[in-house]
Amino acid sequence: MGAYTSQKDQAISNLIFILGDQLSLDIAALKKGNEDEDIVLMVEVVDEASYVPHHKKKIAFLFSAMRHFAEELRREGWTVDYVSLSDKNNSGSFEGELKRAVERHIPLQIFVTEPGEWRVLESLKNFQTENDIPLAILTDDRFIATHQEFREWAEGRKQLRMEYFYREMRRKTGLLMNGDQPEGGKWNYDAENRKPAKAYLFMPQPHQVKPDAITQEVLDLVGDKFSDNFGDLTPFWFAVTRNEAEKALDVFIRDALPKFGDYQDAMLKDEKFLYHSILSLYINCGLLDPLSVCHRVAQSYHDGYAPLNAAEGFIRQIIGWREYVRGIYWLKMPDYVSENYLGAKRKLPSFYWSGETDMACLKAAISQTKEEAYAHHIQRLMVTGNFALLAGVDPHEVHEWYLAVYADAYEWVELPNTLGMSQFGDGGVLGSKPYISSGNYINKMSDYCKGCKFDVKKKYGEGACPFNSLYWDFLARHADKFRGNPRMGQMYRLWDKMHPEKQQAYRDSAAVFLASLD
Ligand code: FAD
Ligand code: DLZ
Ligand code: SF4
Repeated sequence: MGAYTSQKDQAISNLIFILGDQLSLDIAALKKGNEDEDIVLMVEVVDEASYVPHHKKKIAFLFSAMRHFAEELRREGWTVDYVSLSDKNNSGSFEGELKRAVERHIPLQIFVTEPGEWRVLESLKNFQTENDIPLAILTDDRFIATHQEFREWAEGRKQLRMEYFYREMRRKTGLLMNGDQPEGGKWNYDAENRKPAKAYLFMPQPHQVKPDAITQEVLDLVGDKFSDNFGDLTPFWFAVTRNEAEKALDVFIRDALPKFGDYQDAMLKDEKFLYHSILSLYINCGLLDPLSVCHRVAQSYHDGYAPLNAAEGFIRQIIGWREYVRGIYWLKMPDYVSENYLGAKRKLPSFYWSGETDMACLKAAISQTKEEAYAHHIQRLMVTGNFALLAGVDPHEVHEWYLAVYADAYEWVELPNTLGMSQFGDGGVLGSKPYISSGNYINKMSDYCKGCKFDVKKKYGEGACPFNSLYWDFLARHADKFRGNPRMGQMYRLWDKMHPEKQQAYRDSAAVFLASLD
């Protein structure tokens, strides 16, 4: 620090530190700066690339998007100090790179937009206390609700429920509102969004981009340094610039949005994307602005192109769920990450990494995750998530898997979705009941069961779909926790009416299957 203290009288510029998921020209820290004087710092560091074993495509996507963003900033007139992973002096951490940058530039102060993850916020606070250069952490105004607003909304409520928070966000943004009334008279059209898909429907494809020289260089780097990580590196087709991400939004609105609502819960073996947007990776890293995306979707409805159930369903995912899970994350961290309400202890089965299982639904969801670093919501929730919950897998292991394997995964959004929504590890803070199902639901919403070694109609015993026995075994195992839940009463009434021999057959079948996992 001596060097800094002795030279700071001469300093004229500020350092603007931009993290890998803050790739927006409107990011708060940039708005504090001035391109004629200030210096933007961006760093590729091994700490971020390895705090979980990220999918190769996720690392390549982020590094390439960061490098393209640095170019965009330079074109806008900014001076960018970009430290690449292969820089021989790279310290490997945000704190280390901040210190080195301070020595290089002797700035007056540092501006950074608040990070999305608790872990990174702690390290920035640590930097603040250990260094005498001022570091200002600014509110991330890409989100609609501030932490304070969410806290005030949550305070004093016995139960937090997304639906009520979502209505506040509709009022705040004015999206799909007629004065203070929701467009069409209803807030939520979810009941119309549960059609199973048919393979002969016209299937839109997401916008795909050919890797340019920058992306190719990153692909070589990732192929070299992260060759043992999970997932296929190529073919790589993600957009890595704002322009291309905007094109991906255009293509979604044109081809998929009109049916987004109808087929939101559907799954097909040979269709990885269906009518989903594949925009979460762009929104989460800053290439697309969430509110602008919602305005585009609302406009498509107002133009008479997309039906209301599609536009409302999509907007609810972003200003409802996305904002709500972020609110829960910052309300409940740091303890949230270690919650385990159901005391689940099983290790994550190794097929989550290999895809090698006879269960066709899991094989499909995991194989496409390996190929694309993407699976849609119902695959995450009702296939891989449902299985892990029913099988009693440690929610922390499940959390680390989801954080690693999806290109859109950052802890603030992934953890509440996994630990809260999917694994009920928070005991019902995020949702009122666990998302569990037997094979019947998967069979209704997908074509997976047709090609499966297991028989979805068979309830227990050899060759029966494992979801069937695991489902009843889960309910029986956790009766003390769920019997009194009004939304689960019907299932317990069915269980109670079941002949004890049948109950035992379910439980034996589940035990045999679970032992085979070990
Ligand atoms: P679409 O189906 O097209 O939805 C539109 C947009 O809505 C998405 O792009 C996304 O921005 C937003 N959205 C939808 N559902 C959610 C949700 N539940 N929470 C937050 N935003 C939502 N989403 C992530 O962005 N990152 C994650 O790490 C992540 N982990 C998840 C883990 C589990 C266990 C589950 C059940 C869900 C997770 N989700 C996560 C939410 C959701 O599955 C993804 O946002 C969605 O599948 C992304 O694909 P898409 O862009 O095609 O979404
Ligand atoms: C996910 C990720 C990866 C793989 N690498 C980097 C990196 O090298 N540099 C960087 O600034 N950000 C990276 N990120 C995203 C960060 O992990 C993310 O900004 C923090 O988790 C805060 O949300
Ligand atoms: Fe999955 Fe069971 Fe259907 Fe096989 S039969 S695909 S395991 S739900």
